Amino acid sequence: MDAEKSFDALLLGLTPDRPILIQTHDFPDFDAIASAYGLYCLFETYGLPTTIVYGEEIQGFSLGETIRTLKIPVTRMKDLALQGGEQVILVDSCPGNKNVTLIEGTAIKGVIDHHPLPPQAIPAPYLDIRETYGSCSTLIYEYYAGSSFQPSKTVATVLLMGIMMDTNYLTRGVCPADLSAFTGLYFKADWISGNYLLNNSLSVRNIPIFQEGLEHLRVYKGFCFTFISKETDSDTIAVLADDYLRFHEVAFSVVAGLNQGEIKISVRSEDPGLAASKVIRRALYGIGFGGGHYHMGGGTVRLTDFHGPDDLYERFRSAIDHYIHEGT
Ligand SMILES: [Mn+2]
Repeated sequence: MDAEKSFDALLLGLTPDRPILIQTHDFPDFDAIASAYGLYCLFETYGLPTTIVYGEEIQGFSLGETIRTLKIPVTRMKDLALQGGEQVILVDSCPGNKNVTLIEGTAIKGVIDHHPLPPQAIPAPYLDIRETYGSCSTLIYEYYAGSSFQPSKTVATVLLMGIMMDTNYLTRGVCPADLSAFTGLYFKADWISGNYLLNNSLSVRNIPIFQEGLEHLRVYKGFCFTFISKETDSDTIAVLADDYLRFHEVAFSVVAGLNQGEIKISVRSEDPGLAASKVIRRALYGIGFGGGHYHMGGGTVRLTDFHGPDDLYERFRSAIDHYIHEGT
C-alpha cells in the first residue's frame, strides 16, 4: 500500500475542531454505506465524532433493513443541520460525478473511491482512488489493517457485505486486495446475519415487476434489454440486471425502469470486450448520465429526455455495436 494513503494521512489533511462529514453518493448502495460506517467507527476510535450523510434516499429493503438492524447512524442531506466549517470526506464516490450532490458551504478534504476519476475532478488535499479494487470497503479495511485498531464485529460484517455486493460474491472485478480483505474480515464478521440481510432483498410485492421484466425482455447478440413501466426502485432493477446474466445467451444486460419521476438503469457485463461503464455513458449521451465500472454500471435519464423504451433500446444496441466494432 502507498505509504501516503492511510487513515493517518487522511487525518493530517483535516483541520482540528471542525465538524467532519462522511458523504456517500446520493443513492448509496451497500459498499457506500459500509465504507462510510467503517470510516465513521475508525474516527470514533480516535475520539473524533463524524456524521454520515447521503444525498437522496436509501433504496431497497435489504439496505434499509441492514441500517436499522445494525443501527448504522446515517443522515439524509435535507435533515442535516450544518454548523459551519464542515469538512467533507467522500467515500465510494467522487466530486464531479453526477451522482454526488455537493453540500454548499463545505470543503472537500478527502476522496476515497474505487471508481474511475472523472476528468474534471475537484482537487482535494487527500485523494485515495484505487480503480482496481472491487469495492471501497476493501480500501477501508486496509485503513484498519494499517492502524492499531481492529474492526468491531459489526464493522467487519458490514465491510464484508460491501465487498460481497460490489464484487457479486467475489465473481467480478476482484483484485488481490479484495481477497485479503475477505480473508481478514470473514471470521471477524457475523456472516450468517450479513448473508441473511443480503439475501432477503426481494419482496413478493415485486412479482409484477419481475413478470414485466421478462415479458419485455429483448435479446440481441448476447445483449438483453428490458424496460419496467411500473414504479420500481434501483435495488430491484440491479437484481434483475444481475439475474439476466444467468441466461447463457446473455453476456451484457440492461434493465431500465421508472423510479420517482426518472428512468433508472442498471447495466451488467460479463463480456471481456464490453465495459458496462463505457456502454452506458455512450448510450445515454445527451439524454442523461451513466457510469460505473467494467462489470457493472448505472445511470439515470430524466423523464423529459426519455423518448420511450424503443429509443433507449436502440441507443444501447448502437453503443454496444460501436464498442464491438472498435474491438475494445
Ligand atoms: Mn463501490
